[in-house]
Amino acid sequence: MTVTVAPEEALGGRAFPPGFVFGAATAAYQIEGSVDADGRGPSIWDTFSHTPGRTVRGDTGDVATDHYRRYREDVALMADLGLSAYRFSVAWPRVLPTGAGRVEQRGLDFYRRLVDELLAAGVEPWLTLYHWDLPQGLQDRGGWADRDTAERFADYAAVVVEALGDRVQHWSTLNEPMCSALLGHRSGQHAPGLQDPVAASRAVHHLLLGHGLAAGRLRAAGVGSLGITLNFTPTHPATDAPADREAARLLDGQQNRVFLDAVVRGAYPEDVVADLAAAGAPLPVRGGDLEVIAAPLDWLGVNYYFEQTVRAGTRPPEKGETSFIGGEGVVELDPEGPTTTMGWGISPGAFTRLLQWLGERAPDLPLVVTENGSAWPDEVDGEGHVHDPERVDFLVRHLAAVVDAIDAGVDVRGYFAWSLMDNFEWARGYAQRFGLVHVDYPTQRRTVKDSGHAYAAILRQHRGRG
Ligand code: IFM
Repeated sequence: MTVTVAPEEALGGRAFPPGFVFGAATAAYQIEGSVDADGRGPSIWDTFSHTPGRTVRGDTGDVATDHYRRYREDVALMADLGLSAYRFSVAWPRVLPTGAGRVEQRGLDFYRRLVDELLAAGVEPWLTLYHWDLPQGLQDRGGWADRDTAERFADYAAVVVEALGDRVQHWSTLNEPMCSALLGHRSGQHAPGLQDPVAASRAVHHLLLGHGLAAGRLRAAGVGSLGITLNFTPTHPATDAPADREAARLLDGQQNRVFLDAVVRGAYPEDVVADLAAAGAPLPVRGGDLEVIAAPLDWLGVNYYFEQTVRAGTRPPEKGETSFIGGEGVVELDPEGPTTTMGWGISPGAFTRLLQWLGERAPDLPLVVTENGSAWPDEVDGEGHVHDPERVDFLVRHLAAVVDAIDAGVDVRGYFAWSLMDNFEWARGYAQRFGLVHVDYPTQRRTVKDSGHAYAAILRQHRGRG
């Protein structure tokens, strides 16, 4: 059962540190729509979502929340909520329609207008270069399984920073490379929809190499606030039996440690290297790559949603294809207790522990929570309100979890709620609503949910203290 807590009660007298950044996040393909506007080229998500059977109800990002045309209204909403920052992504195929070569000025102009609108509204832009929408032209040449895509990503980064580097201070290279690599190439739940362990392993390394190469270009352009956003899923064995512990180790390696260790330590975890090699899908590392990947960062973006428990065994058909290389004998258990409409459990305590673990594993690297949120079956009532007590509860308890980590000495500098508004939840389509702001898709009317009001109240309280 969900216990609804008043925000001021849950956080009580406990405060976030001065200067703590409070924002909300989105991603280009999930909100922009206007997929043919101003010379944008197709991305792998256009192709994937238009392929029958790939997304729930055949939903696509063709219109999404029409943010490309309504961005001014959306920035005004952010200002009304009192957000100090907004995390968004640039669509690579708007800037380079085929992924490389010709630059589309009109695409860059859109982001310039968006950033100017944000700055005028007092909302700090946090830009992510890649949130999964690889230009289809590059996929046709092998996509992330091909080493050349890493170089093309660095070139794209250089184009964007040249255009926006005078206005945007905070830059992130990749969002959740784990999902791009493993959901995209191993389970096939995401674009490009492959089920190929070798391609998945190559994508892991080439995404990270692309990150490192792009980081070099961003630094050369003078970027002083640079990070990468990784998603973490704390993973536990169902029992102490060696086979279950081994199952948890394997998933934890590919889900959490392989990306983190490469970026912060310049080394892949030995057990993961061995797992991938044993599965016939070795990481295609060349001399010097790990030094590039471990380029110094100013912060680590942390996306957290849920924790998971696993056991060894035969995967029941309803679990679908594994997302992990060599993960055929690992079964993710259904969560105990209440779940969101995504079927995800709710564990704020695991969030605090994750932040503490990251603080130990990546000491000296400030953390920024770049995504955290929950999906619920929201509806606008007869009086035009959206009551979402479960999301208010989730938000407040997860903010309290961040305060707990800070109190325990972890250097957390910001929190971005996922998401500013309801949007295209990838293969799950529009049925999943993560927003602080409700979107009525037929009319595109935006309605701030109770959770949006609660977040605004917390932000006001924080500013009042600041
Ligand atoms: O919607 C996604 C987002 O694009 C990446 N992180 C997880 C969110 C919820 O599934």
